[in-house]
Amino acid sequence: MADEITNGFTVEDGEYDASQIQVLEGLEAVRKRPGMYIGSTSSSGLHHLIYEIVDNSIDEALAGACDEISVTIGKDGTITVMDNGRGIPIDVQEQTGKSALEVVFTVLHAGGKFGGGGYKVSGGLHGVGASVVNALSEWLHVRVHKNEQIYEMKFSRGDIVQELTVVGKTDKTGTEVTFMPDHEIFDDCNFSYEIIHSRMREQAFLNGGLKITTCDERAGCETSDTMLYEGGIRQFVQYLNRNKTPLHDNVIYLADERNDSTAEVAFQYCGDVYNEFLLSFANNINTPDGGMHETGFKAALTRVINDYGKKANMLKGEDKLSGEDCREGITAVISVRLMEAQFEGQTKSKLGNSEIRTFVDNLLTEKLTAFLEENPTVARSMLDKAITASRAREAARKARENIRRKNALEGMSLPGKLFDCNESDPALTEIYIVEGDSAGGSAKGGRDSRFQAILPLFGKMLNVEKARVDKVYGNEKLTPVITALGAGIGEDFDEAKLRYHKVIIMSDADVDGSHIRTLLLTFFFRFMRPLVEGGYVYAAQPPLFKLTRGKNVRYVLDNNELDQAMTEMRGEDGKGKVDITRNKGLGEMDAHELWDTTMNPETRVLKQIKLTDAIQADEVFTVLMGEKVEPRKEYIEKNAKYAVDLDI
Ligand code: TSJ
Repeated sequence: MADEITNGFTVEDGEYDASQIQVLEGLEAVRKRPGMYIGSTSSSGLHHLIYEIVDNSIDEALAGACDEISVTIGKDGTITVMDNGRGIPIDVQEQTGKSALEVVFTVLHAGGKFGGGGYKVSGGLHGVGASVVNALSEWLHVRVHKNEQIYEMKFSRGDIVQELTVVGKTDKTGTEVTFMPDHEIFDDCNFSYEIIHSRMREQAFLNGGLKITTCDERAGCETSDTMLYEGGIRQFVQYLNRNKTPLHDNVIYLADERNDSTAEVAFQYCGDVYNEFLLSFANNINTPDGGMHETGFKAALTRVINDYGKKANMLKGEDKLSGEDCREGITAVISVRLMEAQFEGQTKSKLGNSEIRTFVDNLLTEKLTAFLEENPTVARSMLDKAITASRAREAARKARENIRRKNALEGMSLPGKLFDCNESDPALTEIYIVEGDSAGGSAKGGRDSRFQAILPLFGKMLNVEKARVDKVYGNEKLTPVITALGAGIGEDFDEAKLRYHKVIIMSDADVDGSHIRTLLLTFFFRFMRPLVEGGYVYAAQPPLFKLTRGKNVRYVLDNNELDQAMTEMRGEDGKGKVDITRNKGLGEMDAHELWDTTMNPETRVLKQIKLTDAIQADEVFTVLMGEKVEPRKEYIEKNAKYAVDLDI
């Protein structure tokens, strides 16, 4: 008789025992629906494989049993992760008749279920375990140094190829895993050293004292980096502020532990910065949507600063600094560790454990209060900064009120320069923000006015990176953008009021065009973040070249396509004479050309602006738009080829 197994397998009685069925079911399921386990089969899923393996070594470090980890991209494109921990246990367990090592690699969710020292994680894609990596690898080899022996076991697509074997002697302990990702599963098996390196740097900061080495052995890309930060998240903040001007010399660091949890915060204010930069982690996992640890931090910071201001007579009676005032110019890293972390929200990137809020709140209330008492100079500069921020915000509020009143009087007037479209459903409409008069003219002539609006901009944009909020409200260059989009800015921003669901920046493919685009993106990033996060922002891609052969005209987007297009146009004899002209600017195209190449949804290429990595975006903006000149020069020299193709 055959037993029905949930996912459609039938198994003859007695042929398999229960654990074998579980293995089959488990790893088969992973190969069938890899996205369920690692998020996607694109680059992000591919790199997720590494983090799954490395997490095990970091758990070993957290247990105090390991202080070195290395991650190597091999010549053949494989990944090797190595640590100097105790080595995965190889003795046979009684219940299963298998080694712990075999269970780790063949049973789904085995990670964290045996041994101790690790922090259990629930929800999200984190900690799905080494068996998932095994199932999604063409092959995977593991070597354990333990008991003076080297043990080895080999797998292919999750199946055992070589049982646990002693292959040599050793005087060390540790674990080494090498895997080749499965080309049948992943769209592209090319690992990015940059992605691995920056992730491992983050982990090295979060686990102070742990030495992490990354290495690329692929031909032509040979490189390696060793990261060891005794200062932990303190050094993380220093690193994040390296291109900024700190308000006080030392990073403020506070830490505590309670029951089974630990909390650490490190922060430093910068005088030349007007936004806040908060990075938070739970069990070494980034929580970009914040959660209870961030809520506790923000609430306590505001309260402690206000209390100090009152005591020091820097704030009069009714004066109160808002949370935003107290965080202007701050760079902060919050890191908590807890048992049974709950990750919430659609992307599982928000910490839900409410006991952590009071824990972090208490930590700041006690220790920051004491710190401010003991360091009055630092305390005063912090208070001064927050008070200035508060005054600017008050000025901004008045400016905003003025705009509102004016709008009410004039009946919610749209900017005079806006050429609006007829359609009123935002989901169907787009707005082109265009630089300059002539380009605006062609765009107006070329557009499909049923659903495309045009907003021409004139003259130099305000660089919001160097300005406070009060300068932004009422700025004559920005106001038309704000009113045309209709959704407000800053705290007021309301996605639901957005008048167009595609906001397309159309600027020339030269340095000036790129500058305008960067200024607008900086503004959106700092003052309309949900607009960027919601994927509403695009960059139009006007063609760089125009090819003509007799009456035939063809536009080419960039250098990469040029040769191919030339060959095709010359025709079969290869003799046709083709003229190439380089497009000098949007203004040089007539309305028809602009429609055909850049605005017609059927033929145009739009680049959606994505917010990939908060650290990287903050870096790009502070470096490109901030005060310090040296890092900007360095950045542009180093990234010359990206400077015209900025993609945050
Ligand atoms: F899981 C894995 F295979 F992906 C993996 C695990 C990969 C790598 C690169 C390292 C590890 C790993 C596991 N490093 N260190 C450990 N440690 C243990 O598994 C271990 C060792 C001893 C004891 C003990 O109680 O004696 C407990 C544990 C969990």
